[in-house]
Amino acid sequence: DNGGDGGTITVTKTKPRVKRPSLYRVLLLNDDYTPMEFVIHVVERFFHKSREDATRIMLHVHHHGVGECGVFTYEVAETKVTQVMDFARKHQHPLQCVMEKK
Ligand code: TYC
Repeated sequence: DNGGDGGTITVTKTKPRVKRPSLYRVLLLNDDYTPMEFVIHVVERFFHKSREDATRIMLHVHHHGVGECGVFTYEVAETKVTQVMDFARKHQHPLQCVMEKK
């Protein structure tokens, strides 16, 4: 840049700084009442999993108490949690969905 006064030209180099966003796991929690078929549907619908993968995830949660449906940036993870919780409440199931920082 030439300051405009006919003086010295200054060239400033800024290194491109890239920062990776923090990632969050979205988890489903087991309970005794939500039907298995409903959980499979939730995993298919909100996490875009195949019927086979959704069934595996549901059974993992059923047997281990908690299981991962996906890993997302903060805002996307928050949206998934809200969508699942709203959908479960609408259908009067106690299904719980939470997010945790990786
Ligand atoms: N434990 C439930 C049942 O036996 C099924 C279930 C699986 C519920 C996963 C919630 O996140 C869950 N009907």
